Amino acid sequence: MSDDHGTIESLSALAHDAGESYPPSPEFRAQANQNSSEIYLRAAADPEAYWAEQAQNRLTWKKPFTEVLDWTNPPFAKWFADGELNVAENCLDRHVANGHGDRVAIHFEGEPGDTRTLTYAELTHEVKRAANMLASLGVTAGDRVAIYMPMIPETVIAMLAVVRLGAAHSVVFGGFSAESLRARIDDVEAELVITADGGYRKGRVSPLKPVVDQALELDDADGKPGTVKHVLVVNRGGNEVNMVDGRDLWWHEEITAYDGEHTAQGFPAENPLFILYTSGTTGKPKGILHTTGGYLTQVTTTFSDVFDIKPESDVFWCTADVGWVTGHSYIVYGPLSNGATQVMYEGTPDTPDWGRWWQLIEKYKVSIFYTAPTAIRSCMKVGRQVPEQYDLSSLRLLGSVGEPINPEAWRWYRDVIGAGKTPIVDTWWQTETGAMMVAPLPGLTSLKPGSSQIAQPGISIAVVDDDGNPVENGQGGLLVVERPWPSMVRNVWGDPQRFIDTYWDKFGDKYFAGDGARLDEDGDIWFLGRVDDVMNVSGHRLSTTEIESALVGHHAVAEAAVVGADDETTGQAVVAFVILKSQQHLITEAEAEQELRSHVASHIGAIARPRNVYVVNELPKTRSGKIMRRLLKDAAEGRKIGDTTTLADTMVMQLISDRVVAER
Ligand code: 6R9
Repeated sequence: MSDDHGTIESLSALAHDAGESYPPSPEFRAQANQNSSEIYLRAAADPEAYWAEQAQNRLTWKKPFTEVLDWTNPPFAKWFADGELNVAENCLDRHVANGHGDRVAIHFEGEPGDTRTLTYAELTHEVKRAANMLASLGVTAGDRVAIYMPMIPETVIAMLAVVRLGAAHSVVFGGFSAESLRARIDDVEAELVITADGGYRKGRVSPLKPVVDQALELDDADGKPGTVKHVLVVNRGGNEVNMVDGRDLWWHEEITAYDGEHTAQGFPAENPLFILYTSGTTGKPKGILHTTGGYLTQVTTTFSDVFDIKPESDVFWCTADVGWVTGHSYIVYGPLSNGATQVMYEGTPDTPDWGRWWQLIEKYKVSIFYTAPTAIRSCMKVGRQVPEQYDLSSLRLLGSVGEPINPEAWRWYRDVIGAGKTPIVDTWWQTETGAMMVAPLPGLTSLKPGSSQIAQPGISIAVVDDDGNPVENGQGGLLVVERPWPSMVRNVWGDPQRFIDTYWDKFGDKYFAGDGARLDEDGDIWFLGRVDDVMNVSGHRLSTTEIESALVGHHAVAEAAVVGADDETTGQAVVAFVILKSQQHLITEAEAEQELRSHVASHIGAIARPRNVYVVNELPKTRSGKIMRRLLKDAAEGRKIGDTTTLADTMVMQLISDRVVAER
């Protein structure tokens, strides 16, 4: 980093009210799973001992481990390597054995309103049957199985049946195209694909099996023959599908041949658990490899401590799709390993109307709710009168993940959804980190809107300059993880060199996360967005996130995305794209644009004043809800728009670039 720390510092200080902080209430603190800050000190004094203790106390091992961390061949870490466990047994059988078989594991709600309840005993039974079915289809330890499914219980059953056999799954989000699916199937060399005919989305059936067919019909890449021998199809959407003789099988027909007797075998802790491809970046997606023992340890620990889960009384709901890492860690493995009860919802928040989520919270008495800032901002845009029609009094804790949450959205979330009193845990982590890394502990941390604040116990985080030297409080830099952690990415599937180049080349033995962050005067961590989203305007480093936050802080703005566009005089210039709240039709777009330029200038400083503000109707987002600033940058710089295939709605960019051209 150059000499521009002062700019980040002063901008950040202005972008939020440094004094605003929400300590845990005495009642919350008294009942919290973690309510003594001594845990941080103990974990910092000996992180390996801390994680070994979590692994021992929270998991059931078939063969106890004697080794904790093996870092003799960095960056390839091994955790608990001589131990053996079965992940499915940890998520299922042991809860039944402990007398919790009758506890609800999943309250499933389909988009059309159909429901299904699965207790731990029932889920265990279904997973055992499915494991027997998969075994007879030839799945054995070390194999990879591709899963391309809607959000239904069979998706969880399929994942757990695969890992019960010691095989690894590669879940591909149901919104991905045939080409993306095929590339992922080929990369993991899957012999079995588990899918459904279709699933419900926005009031209609969205086909899946036909996409699998298309994927398998595509030409073999590089003359390598396709690997798929069977496609197992769950009956969900009722849409017409073509079954290929000898290859395709209906799940509901096959499963009848199998009973629920299946003994879980132990597998080494470094056995692959899953491969998940990272989304939204340029180039070939990376297959992020996770293994079992360390991953399950950190996911189980963070789920319990950050969400303060009481498995006997809480009802948890994470709105992510199982196709993303958030779904893997905090729908499947974290909740089930802890024996928690959760809601699983198939559809979108606006079907049949924007009340759906709040109606489900009321219906199932959800107590802990985990969603993304982009969803919160969409709900803000629709207005508080919608959630206000529902009884949300069961909620006692809220979580956020996926991108920095701007203070405006944080306050709205707490006030409107959390009745002005629930703690909000803003959890920073990545597909690569496997589990939460930076997040408040709700019984201990005085919360600051917009900040993820503090590393989890046993996790060493630093903010460093370009040379890897830690920055002082009050300064910005790059986020690194200083020591190996249990749920860390083990490799990029089939490409160890890429693993090294992407994450370890920059700082040697420190993991480079690709995120910018700033430490405030208390040493709390504020994420500033991806480092590739950091702009340099007249030699000053500006964060897209901070300017977006300022824009969203304006009463007329619902959503904003900011990019740095090439500029002849200043190097880069700030270009903003904003969606106005629905009631704003009274002012003209030109008025709004003028007003917002001044608003940013007065809130952050003249240096941050956007060169252009474009009022648009939609922003380009990936299917996981991340704004694709790369495409906005193309539009802002008058270039041909780049690859839009990972966009949820590919028309959006056409409208935006027309809008920009019209003003040139
Ligand atoms: C879990 C997940 C990872 C990237 C990460 C960062 C951003 C996620 C965040 C956050 C600020 C948070 N990110 N959570 N930024 N505050 N609480 O989202 O994984 O899809 O791999 O994305 O998302 O930029 O580097 P993934």
